[in-house]
Amino acid sequence: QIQRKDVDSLSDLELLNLKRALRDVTEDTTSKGYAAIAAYHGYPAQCRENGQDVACCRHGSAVFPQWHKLFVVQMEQALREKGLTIGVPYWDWTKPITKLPELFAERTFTDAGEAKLNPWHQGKINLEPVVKQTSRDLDERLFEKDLSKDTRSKLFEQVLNALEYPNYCQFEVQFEIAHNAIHYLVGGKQLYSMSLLEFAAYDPIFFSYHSNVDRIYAVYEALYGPEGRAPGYECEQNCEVCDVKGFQENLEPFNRATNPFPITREHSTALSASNRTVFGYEYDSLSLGGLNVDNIKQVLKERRSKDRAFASFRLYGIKMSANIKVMVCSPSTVQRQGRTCEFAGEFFILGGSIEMSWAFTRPYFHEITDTVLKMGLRLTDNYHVYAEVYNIFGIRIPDDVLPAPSVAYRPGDDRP
Ligand code: CUO
Repeated sequence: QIQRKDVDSLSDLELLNLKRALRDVTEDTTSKGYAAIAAYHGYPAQCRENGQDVACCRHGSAVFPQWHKLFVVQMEQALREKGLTIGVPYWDWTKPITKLPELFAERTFTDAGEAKLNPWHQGKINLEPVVKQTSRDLDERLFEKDLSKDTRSKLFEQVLNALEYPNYCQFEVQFEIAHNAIHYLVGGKQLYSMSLLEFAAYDPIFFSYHSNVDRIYAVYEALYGPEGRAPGYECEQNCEVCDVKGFQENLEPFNRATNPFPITREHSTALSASNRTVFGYEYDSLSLGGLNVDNIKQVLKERRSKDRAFASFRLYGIKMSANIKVMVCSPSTVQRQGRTCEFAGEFFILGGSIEMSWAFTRPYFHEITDTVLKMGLRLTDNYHVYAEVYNIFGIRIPDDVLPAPSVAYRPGDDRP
């Protein structure tokens, strides 16, 4: 087993090893090279749907965690063949972030006394008619802390908002939405960036970021064991089926003969890829936002014990990335006295023009409790919610691109 370590904890030797290995992968023009691997996720489209060419990556789907697990393993295999001795390090964005880790932020590095371009800083897209370098446009919200919750960042709150569901199908929806935030906030207004599904994987930060996404999924498994297992496992009670069939089908293009790495080719169903032990990596730690699995369990229990309110969304693909701002509005009787609507947080969708069509089978729950209480309302009052939708340039688009959200009140759960 190789170790996937925290990108902030690497030694100088490990950093050099990572930079050299990635440089060699980017220079490799075969199916084991960067360009061929990045293309699995987005541009150029390699899958078919209803007679159209679409990107193969799976979003808005119960197999999202497994498709992306295979994808990080794919890059890890390529890096290992070029001499990497550790796994793809994870960027733990559940800790409060003040800047990008050094591995991604530095433009150059010194190799045997010579200054070289740092391959983790910027990627290339070299596929006519798109010949571009990737770029980033870091959004301030990446660095934001929710001061009302001690040192927990909003990003970590979103992750907790996923981990609280033992039910895999619900967890997956919340988890995927929590993950979308980093795409939007790292890529910002740039097109050839993490912001869009087509080009996200051409920025090498993608793989460290998704290494951490996979680690969060490992925390979910550590929290719930068999109770929270993905569909397709044998399951005795409280099991809901969200996509048993999808778990048995091949995740393209990993199953294809053109995939040069047997390990991902042979485990290319989501069911088979759910077993992380077959891929030869392990995480050095399962702590998130500074909390270990037992601490997280305790925090989740406290969250569940409180009465809460949520805005409930039915989400589907809109062929673009978007920022959704949730607004809570006082009941009309109160509005007459001069009270109106308040911002109650936001979430993100990752998409692009060549995405496969998708629709979540369950609602996405966005918590609005604090805002409702701050407005002087009771959670059971007759307030309502609506959503404002913005594209990656921060321009508002018609709200009806998505179905209107509704209010879901959830009483506290005092079970042990
Ligand atoms: Cu496909 Cu983060 O989900 O990229």
